[in-house]
Amino acid sequence: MSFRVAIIGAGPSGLAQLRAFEAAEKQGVELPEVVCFEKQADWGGMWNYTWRTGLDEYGEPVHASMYRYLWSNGPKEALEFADYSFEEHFGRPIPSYPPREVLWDYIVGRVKKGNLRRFIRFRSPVRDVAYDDASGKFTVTVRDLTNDHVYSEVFDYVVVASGHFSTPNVPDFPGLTKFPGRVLHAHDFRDAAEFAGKTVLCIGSSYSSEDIGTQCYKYGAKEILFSYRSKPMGFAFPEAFSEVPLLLKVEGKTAYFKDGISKDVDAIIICTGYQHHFPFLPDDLRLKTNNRLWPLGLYKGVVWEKNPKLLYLGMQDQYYTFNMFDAQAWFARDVMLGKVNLPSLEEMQADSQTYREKEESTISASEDIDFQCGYIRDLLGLTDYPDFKPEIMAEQFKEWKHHKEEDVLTYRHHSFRSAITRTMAPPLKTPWMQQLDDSLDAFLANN
Ligand code: FAD
Ligand code: NA7
Repeated sequence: MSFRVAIIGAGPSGLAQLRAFEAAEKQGVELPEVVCFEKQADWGGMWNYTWRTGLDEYGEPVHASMYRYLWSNGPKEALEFADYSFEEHFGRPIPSYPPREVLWDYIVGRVKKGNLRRFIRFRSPVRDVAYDDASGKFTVTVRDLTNDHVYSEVFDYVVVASGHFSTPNVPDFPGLTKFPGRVLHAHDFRDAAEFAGKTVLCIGSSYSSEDIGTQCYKYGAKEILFSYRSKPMGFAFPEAFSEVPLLLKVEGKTAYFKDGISKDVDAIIICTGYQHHFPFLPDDLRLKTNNRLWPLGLYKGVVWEKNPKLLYLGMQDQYYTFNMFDAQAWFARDVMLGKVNLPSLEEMQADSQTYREKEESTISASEDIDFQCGYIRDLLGLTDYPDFKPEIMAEQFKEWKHHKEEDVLTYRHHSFRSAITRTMAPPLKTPWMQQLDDSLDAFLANN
């Protein structure tokens, strides 16, 4: 087949794209020439941990936002690949909430099996993507970090799988410049043990805030304050935790909040989310959105409506992750292979608008989960990715939410049944708060 595909990123989304092509090849489909450009030295995207923050050894922004001791913040059964179960990978059932390294091992196990590494050029950040109307092709410019060389190649399709939880959104607050303790964004957070004995203020009321706050507590922080802008998380936190309104200013060590409360704090961790940031894309190809379940401009959440040779994976806010990326990648593959007849621009935009209106009409987390489930169900009807029963996972997400509301320090003790193998996960052997070694070896030995 005489066309070329560039995939930007070898995280779960980019690897899903490689796996989708591999599945087609096994069915006898002749593949295009596929090149996956990855700026890190290894695959797995966000799940590939590094101690580095800021810039890496080549002066490139560090992609990783994950930190030591990070455990899955949702049940693994809800992210399981339809075509590669946890049981197949580990050879036995494991608990529902594994630490990061275990999930990294699972993600890369699938692509190792298919020998997909040969498609990837590591240490190769994409610098620029330009589309030429006359030829109908993209020129992709890449920096080869190892050889300190910049080069360009021409492609027929580009798949953007570069993630969107890497470029921090960092608001300012009066007084931070003179605050005597550590101030950092969640993106630069690495080791909770650093905050032992301290009173830590986490700004934000979503996943990062809750998880970083509880990690700090687990590794010895004295007290955790969560400062919310819109609404508190409302979970049943232990006594050492409190939720306070938005930070107004800091004077010395004293933090002042919107309702007149003030409190002395030792460290401030700004957990205010991330920006969709694509410095390699020009305006007319660039997705501009905040973190939400239905960004506009992408037909079926994947195809850049204004130029369907450009595809995006994993750009939505996420309940579902790995298996949703797979369903998207299978759809993207079929678009590229010409198996999908895309409707007109107006029809694609109308379809997206219908999704957007549905997204805007949801009023609870439960409805948001059902919304994303419905989207995946739609995608599954358009591809031959195995039906992984997203409806079962939707119910698991709702239970997970409920468990967190009950107790944010013990929700990881619950077990779920795999929708893929129907096996029930064993419980964690010791409480999560007591499992301080988050390595793969320790997890498998202790559980
Ligand atoms: P990423 O994993 O971010 O991968 C993108 C890849 O693109 C990276 O390898 C990056 O190096 C590469 N890249 C970026 N720019 C370029 C470029 N210009 N050129 C070449 N390569 C480039 N999800 C869960 O399911 N469960 C969890 O418990 C969970 N916890 C999370 C905790 C944190 C702190 C964060 C930040 C995210 C968490 N997530 C979790 C969500 C997580 O982002 C997804 O699971 C998943 O990693 C997204 O995959 P992706 O491939 O779309 O993006
Ligand atoms: P999210 O889920 O996008 O949440 C961002 C949070 O930050 C949210 O509570 C926002 O409040 C808050 N925010 C954003 N801007 C501000 C300002 N200016 N001031 C105060 N608060 C603000 O990002 P997360 O990092 O928590 O999670 C992203 C991923 O990382 C996720 O997949 C996790 O698994 C890990 P709002 O509610 O909008 O008022």
